[in-house]
Amino acid sequence: MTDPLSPESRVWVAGHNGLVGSALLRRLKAEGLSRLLVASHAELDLRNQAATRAWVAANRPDAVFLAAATVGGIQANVTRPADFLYDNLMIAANVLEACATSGNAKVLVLGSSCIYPREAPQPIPEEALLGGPLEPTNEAYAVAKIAALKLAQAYRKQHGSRFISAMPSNLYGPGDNFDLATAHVLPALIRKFHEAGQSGTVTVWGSGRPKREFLHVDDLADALVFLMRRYDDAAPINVGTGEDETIVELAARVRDIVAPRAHIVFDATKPDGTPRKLLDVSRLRALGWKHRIGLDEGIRSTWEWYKQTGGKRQGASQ
Ligand code: GFB
Repeated sequence: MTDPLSPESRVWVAGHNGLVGSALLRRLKAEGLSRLLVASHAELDLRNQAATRAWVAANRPDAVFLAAATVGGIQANVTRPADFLYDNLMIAANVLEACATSGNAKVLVLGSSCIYPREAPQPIPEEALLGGPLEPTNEAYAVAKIAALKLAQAYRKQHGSRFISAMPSNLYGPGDNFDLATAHVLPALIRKFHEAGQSGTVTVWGSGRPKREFLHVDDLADALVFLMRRYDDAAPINVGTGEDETIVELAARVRDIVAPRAHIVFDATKPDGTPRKLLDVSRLRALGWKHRIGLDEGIRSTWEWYKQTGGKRQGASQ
């Protein structure tokens, strides 16, 4: 098999301004790849089929990382289910159809650990997909991501397309979204403790009992490059650390790093979401990949990025 990430490869990072896409760009540039293709949201709306087809036909990528998505934390998912379902369905359908009908790109589709049933066995093996009802707070997003991975499998089966899909656990890192209304828990807590300072109080949503697994986005980018080169199978593959902790433990961890004397209170009117979604990462481990960045180290560097940028990244969030 030829290397889809050779120095001559034209590599499209769809969603290059987002958390995952910007980490991928950093990683691919460090790899020495120079023929990187990007299009901002203003230049190309991936929800537009004709525009997406035309862009792919004109740019002819050899490898595609499909990291473009409408994403957000639990509150954004609850309040904007139509956006999360429609945008993500359209993005996946348009990019995969365009790549299947124009050229022979290898495409890596990004999903999420929330595609698995709410009551899935823990840790969650890839085979748990579609074994039961989804978690209601992120059902719309999950349905779109399940459709995307099924579409990748369908193109593979019907047309021999080299489409693969990876399911990461909760991500965080430099380039994260720190807007408290739409952020995921980790950047939200970093910001809240940063603003609370030494004597302030931080409000943590929900009961604090749910458990989450956190993967640094630079580790994810490393795993995605690994999979683009080494993985060519219809089955989705989980990407995580294999370790999780409660939101209570996470809040204490962020407090100890950012504002050790701050107080924590819980707001039980906010949703907990799924009780647990620890990924079974044995398939990826067996291929030879393991994460490198510890959670404390990752929180420190993400906090640094927040202090330097005020949480504002260049470009659009899609
Ligand atoms: O990260 P998060 O928003 O999303 O919330 P999910 C994780 C847990 O942290 C929930 C709690 O139990 C929240 O109630 N939490 C505590 C907070 N304090 C806060 C806070 O200040 N902000 C936020 N956001 N949460 C998302 C899905 O679920 O995970 C997406 O909705 C996606 O679709 C993503 O799959 C990875 O982990 O619950």
